[in-house]
Amino acid sequence: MTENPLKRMTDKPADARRDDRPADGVPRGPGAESPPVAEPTTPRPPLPPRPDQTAPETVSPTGRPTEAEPTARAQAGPYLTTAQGNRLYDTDHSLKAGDRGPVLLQDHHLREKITHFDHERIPERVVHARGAAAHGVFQGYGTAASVTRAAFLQRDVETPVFVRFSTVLGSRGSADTVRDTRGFATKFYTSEGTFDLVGNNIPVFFIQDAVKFPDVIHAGKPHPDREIPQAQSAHDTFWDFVTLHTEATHHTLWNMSDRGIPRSFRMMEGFGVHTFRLVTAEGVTTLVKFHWKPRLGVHSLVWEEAQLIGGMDPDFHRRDLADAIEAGAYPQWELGIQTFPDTPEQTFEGIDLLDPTKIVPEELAPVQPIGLLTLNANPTNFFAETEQVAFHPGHLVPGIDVTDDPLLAGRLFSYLDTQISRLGGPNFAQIPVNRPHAPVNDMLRDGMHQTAVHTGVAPYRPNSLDGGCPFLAGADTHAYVETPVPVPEARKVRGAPESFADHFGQPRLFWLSMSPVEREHIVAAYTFELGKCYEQAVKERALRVLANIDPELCEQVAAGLGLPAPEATAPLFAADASPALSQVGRTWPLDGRVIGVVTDGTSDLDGVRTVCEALHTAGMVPLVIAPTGGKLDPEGEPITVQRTFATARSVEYDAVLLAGAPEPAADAYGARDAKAGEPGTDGAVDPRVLLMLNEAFRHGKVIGGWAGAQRALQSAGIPVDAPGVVTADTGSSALDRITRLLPEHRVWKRFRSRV
Ligand code: HDD
Repeated sequence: MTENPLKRMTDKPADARRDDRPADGVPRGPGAESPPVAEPTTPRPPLPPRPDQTAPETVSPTGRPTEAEPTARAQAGPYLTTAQGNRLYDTDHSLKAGDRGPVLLQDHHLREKITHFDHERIPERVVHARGAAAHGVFQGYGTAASVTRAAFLQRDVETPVFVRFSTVLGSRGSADTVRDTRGFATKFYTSEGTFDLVGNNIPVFFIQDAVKFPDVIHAGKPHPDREIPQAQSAHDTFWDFVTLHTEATHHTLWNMSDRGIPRSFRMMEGFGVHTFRLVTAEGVTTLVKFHWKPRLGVHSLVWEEAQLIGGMDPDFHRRDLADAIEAGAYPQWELGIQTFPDTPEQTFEGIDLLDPTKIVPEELAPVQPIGLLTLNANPTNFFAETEQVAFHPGHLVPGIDVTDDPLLAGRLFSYLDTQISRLGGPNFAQIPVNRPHAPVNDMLRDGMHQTAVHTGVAPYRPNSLDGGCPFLAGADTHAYVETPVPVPEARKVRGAPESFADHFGQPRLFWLSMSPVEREHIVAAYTFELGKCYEQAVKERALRVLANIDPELCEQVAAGLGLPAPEATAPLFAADASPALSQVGRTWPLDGRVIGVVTDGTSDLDGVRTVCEALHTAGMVPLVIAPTGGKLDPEGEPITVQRTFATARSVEYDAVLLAGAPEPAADAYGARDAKAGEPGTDGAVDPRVLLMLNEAFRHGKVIGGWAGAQRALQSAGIPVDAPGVVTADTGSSALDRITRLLPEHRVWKRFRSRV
């Protein structure tokens, strides 16, 4: 397993979880020579319910608790057992008629072990199959108290949460950094029942009506004949659909922007997408849109990085999240709301709030912070928690209600339905990660995988035999009461309102809000994706769509495809820019930024030590890179090499720092003899260092160095006075200079278009 480079950010002992195991990692039972260990692992249930809350199976209709403990069922006692608790003396050999004889059918352990293994997999999610998750806590600021009665949004209330991030199109084993929308689903285990906010990192959706969800997903998934390409939108069926179906234009444009390739889950915004309705105890309603704002800012990869990482480290985002949490660098987001008066029209400044392909610019309705999310614990078991967690936009709590957005209506059906086949029946709410932390006392009975032992004889209402239990609550005792909003008088139709018909106004708003470098990335993304299509008609249709967003965008993509640029078929919308949509031009904290410190046999190791220490102190992460592995200066104060020239690639870090030499060294970073590690004969800089520098330069990363680093920069053809390239006499001053450039995330000036 790759070492967690973030680990040294805290004083936590390395791999503290395993400290109680014997050195050889083999658990031994009583009577064996080594001291006994109680458990081979230390399973931890998903954040335990508060003392006044009980899990479903411990509550009977008459309220008598049982002693059931979930983990005791799976991993108790020191001995290996069968699923029935019979202790085993051998699990490596089948029962045979003699050493060389046939295996006997009566071997119940063999059959149980293989049968269970044969059924270890469950169907992956039909969308959002690849994901990573974490536990955390949400703290309400109380600022939403005037618009909602929801208990978890009141001042200083702390609520356990479980958050799962995902890609949409790829299978469970696909790469993290593909160009795609990211899911951002949060389960709040509130005192009034579970609330799920099942959002994305893009604030709009491809379709306005859920009935089209199978269409957009069939188009985006791999072609049904060869099942390629995996986890990509760069293929004919996707572009066929989104160009014939122009309400997808806005979401597609966001996908083609830098938002489609986030740098980290920790650096993504999240959006509830639909408009929701908040309700006070007095019944006053307000329409809102939910936003998650990352404390570390919104950052993205550049496309070439994303592609390289897909091969080098397909688990890049998953690893980044787990490493940060393990190191104590807990990611944080503020939850915010945009609020709108709940008028009969359900529009704001002419924008239809029921249309999920539209945003409301933050300049028109500022996002008001209402609470803080902190992710502070990794899951103990991926399958039990991340794979089995079941979200549902219909998991609502008093004070939060839905609107008549037709996309949301279909979702309210789909999520419950999908869990039944994915998790094998209707009792998935009893799986530990899905259990509410509020007391559960339902009248749902039996079914596949029922683990509750219900008591009582009357799971129906009204009853007298169970003493009339359980009782009904009212609004004053936290019942979920639907808001009695009037339903407009209407006739049944399969149709959409006229206000849903504009498909190009907001894409143009987005395009006009981008900085030049972001526009350059969008043009490159469209050119790449359409360039991967085989069908000429699809490419030409895509250009006709782009012409209706912006002629410059259309012309540049057309030029890249070698096709003529068509004229717009409708007058262009007179849209203003919304500066809040751009990722460029602001500065952000440096927590968790990774700095590659490149060294070799000639390096100033005191300078390297100073730089690494300073980086740790500033909450950043040094990655020491050297020609070979092991320790630098093993006789003195050793420095651990974390990457070698063979394993390092600049895509792993946010900046590169070339360690200088105490004396000018003619062979600094020179290619070495592979076996002896000695300098090569021609004195040329190692080509792997040159590749590292060239890639870092191309990807807009800060590059620094001290005392003698110029030799490598010159060999790489990088001007020492280029934007974002700094050299100094000492490690400290080089670090000081690169630290001043890092808050902007990238050296935007280095991109062709300039900012
Ligand atoms: Fe969905 C999963 C987000 C529209 C049907 N969706 C899923 C997940 C996220 C979203 C984040 C992964 C949850 C997890 O981590 O387990 N989906 C969205 C957003 C949408 C949206 C933000 C539009 C605003 N989804 C949508 C529609 C439908 C679905 C219109 C169907 C009519 N989504 C599903 C699903 C999934 C799902 C098939 C697959 C796995 C699951 O639900 O649990 O039911």
